[in-house]
Amino acid sequence: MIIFSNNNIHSLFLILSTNVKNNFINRGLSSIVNPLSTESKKSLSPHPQWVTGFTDAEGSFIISVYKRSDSNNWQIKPSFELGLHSKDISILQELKIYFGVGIINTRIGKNVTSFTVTKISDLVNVIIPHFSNFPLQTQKRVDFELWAKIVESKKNKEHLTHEGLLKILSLKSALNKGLSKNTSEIKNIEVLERPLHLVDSAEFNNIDPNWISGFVAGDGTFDIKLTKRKSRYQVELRFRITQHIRDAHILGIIAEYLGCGKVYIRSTGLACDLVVNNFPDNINKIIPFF
Ligand SMILES: [Ca+2]
Repeated sequence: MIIFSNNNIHSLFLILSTNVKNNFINRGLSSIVNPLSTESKKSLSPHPQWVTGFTDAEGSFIISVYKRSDSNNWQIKPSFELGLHSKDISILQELKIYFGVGIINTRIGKNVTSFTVTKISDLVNVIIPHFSNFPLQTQKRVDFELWAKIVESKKNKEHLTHEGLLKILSLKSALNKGLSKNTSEIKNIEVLERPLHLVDSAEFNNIDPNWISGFVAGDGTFDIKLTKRKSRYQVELRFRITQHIRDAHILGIIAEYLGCGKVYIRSTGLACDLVVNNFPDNINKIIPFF
């Protein structure tokens, strides 16, 4: 444990509080040409792997199923969504520019701002190609794959036949939280077990630092534990990423890549944390990386 004077504490806070932002600007943004854009962009754009890493942390692949009040037909509404605290709206604006589609909405009364893509042609021509070219690394990849099949079915208007609707609902049963209550009146839906994304170790060995950077921008936390000792403070720096237990493996890969930290399984067995609380590791490895 290292003891710091009051002035040094202030500079450390400054470094850490601007960390996620720096992360986006220094490493996440590069002058590469956006592969999804038809015109080459000279402006700074997030690295595609950063976009995938950030989505692994914060993105959702959603399928809403509902019956329209004016007809008996079931509607399928797929969407891709990233919701953040409103103070991080600039990240969503960059992502909107990156993809060149979607809308940004702030929910009145809530500090949540979302970037949402719902247009089928945008999902088919922009969102699906991005995540096919720069695949998700967490178990969210399973959600993306099921979701993409449903988007294709909707594009082909399969949901208009009873058979097609059953196929879509069957895929949805394995997605995120599964089937919603409002479809319980539809009989004979084949409920699928959620498949596991099998980790390809070769792929993990080549993990892109831009992916890690994007993932940490979404799900990483940097905090400082201060204990007052007379006129001085004792400081503990901590870098942490928390995930569902099914993604413990990726945390191990990140620890290996960064060359520090340990993965702990929580006592509930449902979640796990990658923690770096060793001071030299934070100073020599974590802060320089981000
Ligand atoms: Ca997350």
